[in-house]
Amino acid sequence: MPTNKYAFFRGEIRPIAEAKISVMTSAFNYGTAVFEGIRAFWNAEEKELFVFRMAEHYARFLRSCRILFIDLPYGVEDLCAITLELVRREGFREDVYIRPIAFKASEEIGVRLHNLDSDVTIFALPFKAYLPEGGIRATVSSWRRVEDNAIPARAKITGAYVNSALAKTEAYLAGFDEAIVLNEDGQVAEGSAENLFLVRDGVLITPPATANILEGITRDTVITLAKDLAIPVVERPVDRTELYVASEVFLTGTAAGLSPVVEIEGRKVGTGTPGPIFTCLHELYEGVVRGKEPKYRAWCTPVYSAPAS
Ligand code: PY5
Repeated sequence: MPTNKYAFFRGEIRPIAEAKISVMTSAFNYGTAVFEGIRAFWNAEEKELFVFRMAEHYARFLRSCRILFIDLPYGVEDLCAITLELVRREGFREDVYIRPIAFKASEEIGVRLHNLDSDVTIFALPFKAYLPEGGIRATVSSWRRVEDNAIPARAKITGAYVNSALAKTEAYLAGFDEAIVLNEDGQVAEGSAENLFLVRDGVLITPPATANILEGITRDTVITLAKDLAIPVVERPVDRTELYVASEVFLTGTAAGLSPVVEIEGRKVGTGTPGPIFTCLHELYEGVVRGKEPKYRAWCTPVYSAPAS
């Protein structure tokens, strides 16, 4: 059972039991909501919880809102302040996952985006690993990624996650840990809830923003870290069979972190163990998110103490 006590709901931080919506809510009927996944990481030495790239997450949240005509009376700074207050009230001293959702709140029949009330809720709960650690086995899904002209993948739309859920459960039922989803062009888009990177000839490659992917913040973090480490990075379309010949493949996401893929459809990736570029980026990432790397400290917002000026 989750141990979180509060949610931001209808403009206030309230007991979680009061944060309830009606079955008639438009977003519940039609999937007309957008969400974020944000993490906060506990640093035991500093006894501090750091929210990772919170402003970037809320900027994407508001971009998703824009696509669905969801008007909120809050900007990025307001949402960050509400989130810090919520997490502070919970008093967490462990890794945390924060889930904001903006939704079409009107209770009426009628599928549309216009002339409906919007609302926003935020809750946070303790969080551990999303994918098995040490290396995952993946399969290429028979489901295709949602198209930009059907349901835009760059907006984190709740209804679009039916696509992710179909792919994930198909993979699970076939005995795999995760699905790799191709787009309608037959090229690699991403995992069910993660972006994808591969390594060929020492070059880090990831599908471009136009491949029907979510423009992931962990993806951006990995690209930044790789460039700073002088690892060449290329954003370009990726063929399915490149997955079979890559020396390394890994997935990135807020929930998943950096997760190595060691087997794809019965073929070992490289040697079948996490590769050197993954390992190097992963070690750095784990320090960065906990505020242990001064160079990237600006990405980490402390929850309990005021940020150093
Ligand atoms: N692609 C999809 C389809 C995603 O859902 C996610 C994040 C990503 C990529 C990675 O994006 P980011 O690095 O910005 O997190 N998925 C959510 C997450 O919190 C939902 C997981 C249940 O990781």
